[in-house]
Amino acid sequence: MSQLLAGKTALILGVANKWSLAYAIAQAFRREGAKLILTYQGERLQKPVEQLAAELGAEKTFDCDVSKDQDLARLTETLHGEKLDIVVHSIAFANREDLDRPFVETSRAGYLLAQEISSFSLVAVAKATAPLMTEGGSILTLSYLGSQRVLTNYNVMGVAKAALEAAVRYLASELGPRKIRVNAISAGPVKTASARGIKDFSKILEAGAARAPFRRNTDPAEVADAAVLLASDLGRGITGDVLFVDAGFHIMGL
Ligand code: NAD
Ligand code: IMJ
Repeated sequence: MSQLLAGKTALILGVANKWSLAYAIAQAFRREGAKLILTYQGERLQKPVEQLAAELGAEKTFDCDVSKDQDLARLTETLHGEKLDIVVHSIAFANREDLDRPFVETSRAGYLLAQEISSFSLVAVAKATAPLMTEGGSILTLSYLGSQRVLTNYNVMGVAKAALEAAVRYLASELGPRKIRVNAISAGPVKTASARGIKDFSKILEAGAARAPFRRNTDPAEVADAAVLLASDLGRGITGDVLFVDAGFHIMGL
């Protein structure tokens, strides 16, 4: 079959290492013929991400910390004159303590930080990149079931993902007339840097594998292939949606 993303340029935010969901997505996009532009969070990640970018044959990498207005402005500047087709937002952060202690104890600062990095940043990135999507495009973000159900310890991140999914709908509504689609993929648990060290994470993986229709956990390559669908013209009828790629876990009751 011909390549699904031939002739398209994809900006991917959120590669930190080879376990990152954004890295699996970058690999799948490359396989499908997309031109890749990667951003990383701060100088600390410059060398490792440049290394991964070279392996992927990416065109460009640059620093973009979404908590910094000047970095967001640089998104538009750096990509000026480039026709952009796809943006992948694969970024989340909350203070460690807010994932460990009871949700009711969340501080104002911790709540706002989780919202800023994990939800508002999608709006900011959409604002900065939509003008470059001159022939329409597809914006994707990553969510988690904890936005819709209570999952132990997800806490302030669950509230941030609920806001993220609502932002997907408002952005889809406003950008639809410009032929820009906006969707989220709700991925099942995957052992990335953002999941390592989470209390009882291996128990969560075990419980998921025991109950999910597929009787196993989610493979990052499955998330990446769903991202290809939503980013490609095959996804042209889909916007404002949350697509679950979680081995079917979310449909189960008792
Ligand atoms: P990861 O740690 O590899 O990726 C998180 C990324 O966020 C990192 O690249 C990090 O540099 C970036 N980031 C954090 N703060 C930032 C900032 N201020 N500016 C720019 N970048 C910043 O982990 P991951 O699991 O690949 O997470 C990617 C996305 O997938 C997140 O939105 C996460 O919530 C979501 N997700 C993960 C899982 C899972 O089980 N791993 C499941 C569902 C959804
Ligand atoms: C995160 C916390 C609690 C339970 C969790 C997770 N489960 C899963 C995750 C069950 C799958 C991973 N996930 C979906 C995330 O969105 C993670 C976000 C995250 C992780 C960390 C760890 C390190 C840190 N801050 C973080 N902020 C956000 O300091």
